[in-house]
Amino acid sequence: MVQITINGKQIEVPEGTTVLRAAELAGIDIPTLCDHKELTPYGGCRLCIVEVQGFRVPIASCTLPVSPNMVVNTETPALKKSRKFVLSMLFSERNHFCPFCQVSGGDCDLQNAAYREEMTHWPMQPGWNGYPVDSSHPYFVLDNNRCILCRRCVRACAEMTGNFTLSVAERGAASIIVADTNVPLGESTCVKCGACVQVCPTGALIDRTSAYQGHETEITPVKSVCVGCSVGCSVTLRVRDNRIVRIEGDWDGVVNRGSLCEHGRYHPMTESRQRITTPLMKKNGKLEPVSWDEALGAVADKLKPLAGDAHNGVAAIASTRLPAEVLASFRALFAEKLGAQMVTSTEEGMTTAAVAALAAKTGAFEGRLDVLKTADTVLCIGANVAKSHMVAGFLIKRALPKGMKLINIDPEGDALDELADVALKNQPGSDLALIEGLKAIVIKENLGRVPMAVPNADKVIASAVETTGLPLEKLTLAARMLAHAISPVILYGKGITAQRNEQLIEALFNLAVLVGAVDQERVGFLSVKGEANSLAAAQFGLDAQFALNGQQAVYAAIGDDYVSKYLVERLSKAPYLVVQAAYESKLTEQADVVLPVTIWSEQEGHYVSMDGRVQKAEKAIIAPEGVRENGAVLSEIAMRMNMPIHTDWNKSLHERKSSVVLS
Ligand SMILES: Nc1nc2c(c(=O)[nH]1)N[C@H]1C(S)=C(S)[C@@H](COP(=O)(O)OP(=O)(O)OC[C@H]3O[C@@H](n4cnc5c(=O)[nH]c(N)nc54)[C@H](O)[C@@H]3O)O[C@H]1N2
Ligand SMILES: Nc1nc2c(c(=O)[nH]1)N[C@H]1C(S)=C(S)[C@@H](COP(=O)(O)OP(=O)(O)OC[C@H]3O[C@@H](n4cnc5c(=O)[nH]c(N)nc54)[C@H](O)[C@@H]3O)O[C@H]1N2
Ligand SMILES: [Mo]
Repeated sequence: MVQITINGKQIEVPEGTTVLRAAELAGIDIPTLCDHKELTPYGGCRLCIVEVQGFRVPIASCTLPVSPNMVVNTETPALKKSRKFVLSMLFSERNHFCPFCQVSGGDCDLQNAAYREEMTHWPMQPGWNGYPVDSSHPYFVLDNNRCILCRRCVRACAEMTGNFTLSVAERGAASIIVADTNVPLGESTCVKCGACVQVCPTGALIDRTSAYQGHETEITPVKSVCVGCSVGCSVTLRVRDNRIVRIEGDWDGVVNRGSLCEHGRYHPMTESRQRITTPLMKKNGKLEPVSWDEALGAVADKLKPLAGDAHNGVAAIASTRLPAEVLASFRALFAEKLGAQMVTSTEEGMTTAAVAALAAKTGAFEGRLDVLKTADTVLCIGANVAKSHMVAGFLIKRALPKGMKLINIDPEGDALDELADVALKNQPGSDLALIEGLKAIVIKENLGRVPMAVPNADKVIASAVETTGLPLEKLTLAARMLAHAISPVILYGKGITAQRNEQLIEALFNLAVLVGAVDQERVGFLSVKGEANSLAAAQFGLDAQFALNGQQAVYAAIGDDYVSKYLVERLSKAPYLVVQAAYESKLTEQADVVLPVTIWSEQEGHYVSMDGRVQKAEKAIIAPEGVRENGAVLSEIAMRMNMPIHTDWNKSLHERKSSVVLS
């Protein structure tokens, strides 16, 4: 710890802390425009200058580390004058005519800084240059006229997203923010995560959907969880007039620290599916609106006589995007009360069943996603993290320029291949041979971290070469890279888990132990799951493969999920189909009864992330009239059958051993 004095206040901060952060910790406000706590200090705007005893001139506090007994002043008359000058320069350079800007009036860091310094006008003649405006992007607009060249967007694109799309072109006053080699943003390599917009301190990058929809003080923030995939990013939903105006990454989110991807930030804002707001029943071959009473009565009458008929009674399938509370009720109603055998989820345990089967024997063996932040080598196998689970992908992509090594194993090859140090396109399904081969090479070359033996290593290696179709040199390169790592991580996905082979996962885990990815201190071994509650569904035992085999009725609790063609096709054979869903789909079209329900933002509930974090999503908006909550609908049906359900979702969650510690 280092002792310093700021404005007469003695404080103690860890070594390496910048003066700016130290002041912040002590509750002392130093204005800044380019600094951001999730980004590398840049020292560009000069607004955060301070006076340090013994220094001849004022110095930027964002890039100055504390040193013992440093004496700092932040509010001297000379500093105030300098800051006003810096701001005057910034205001005069481009178009910062606030009345026309959507962030004016509270959301603009530049304007707020000016008010803080009590600026009433700008003493310099503003420039009237026309800088480029780029409106080619589907989600946001870049107006270089409002840019102060703080480079927060450039750093966010690189350091948060790992995409390196944005940079600065030209020099000095002519500098502008560009995408790639100055191509329109909409045609660039941008992955549309929106991090740049979230960090922009002015109106240079503005969001199409939320521009001019109110200032942050006028829109209520609701801290919640993204239900786009199993990463479980923390989000802030900004709500006004019972409508989500904008979705932002929560800076306090343990994994995402402000990051989100296109699916989390923008897709929910461009929802185009048709909402269902009244129960429907098939009458004379046509779906017709009916009352809740009639619809629920019909469902209860149909299901009740099927109770106790495990095989020919009812089959039930629930979306893994539903809250844990709903999944627990679903299991209680169909598996426990109605005694049905075929009670599962829309993902059918493709991402979780094999993992859960191994966990049942060994207990938790997977770690947290955070481990990627300190990894020096990542082996990614059967997981397309550049497309699915994008924020997990960002954690990898952002570390590659800092020297992280990446080994990507995917038979078809994915977007990570071109970034990987070693890309292995093995024959599909040859993963076990590949993993055994890698292990054998590590053991044979004496590179293992723990004693492990392999009888007949040469034979195993030869078999790996043959089965995978990969040359020995490439396998050796990958094995050595992994074995030489100091903090390796193995990340696997559906390419592995959907093979439903727990031995394959066990072999991969053994490789992790062998190369030191897993030891007493660190668990650098984990799988991406699928949807927001895949892991919860697995914990509730909803992970069997779905098949219809003589059941007289099917209940599909879809919630707000998308429906795969495959499911629609299989359910077309159901003699009687109840669909509990928020949106119209091919599945609701073929239903006998449709029960309209809430979507993610209209209900509260818990989600279990791929790495075991049990998180609560808050209800942000009130559902349209006629729509009921997913859990309430299940309870009501149970009541009407005189089979009331009482569940303790949190207790049920822990009844089965989990692959990762749940907390
Ligand atoms: N943006 C976005 N994100 C999503 C989803 C989405 O629809 N959109 N869906 C979510 C859901 S439901 C899921 S399940 C997850 C899926 O996320 P992932 O687990 O990443 O699964 P996939 O995207 O199917 O990628 C699996 C990869 O495995 C490869 N593969 C196929 N067969 C084999 C094999 O035999 N061996 C090996 N080693 N690899 C193989 C495929 O080529 C593919 O690149 O993503 C979730 N995230
Ligand atoms: N045999 C077998 N069965 C499986 C699986 C498997 O790997 N093999 N995987 C299981 C898993 S993990 C899952 S998730 C399920 C579903 O399996 P998936 O293969 O993920 O389902 P899709 O066919 O992609 O169904 C989703 C539908 O919704 C649409 N859709 C999805 N996301 C969006 C979106 O953001 N916007 C719009 N407009 N449309 C969208 C897609 O166009 C598609 O028609 O199947 C499960 N069943
Ligand atoms: Mo999935």
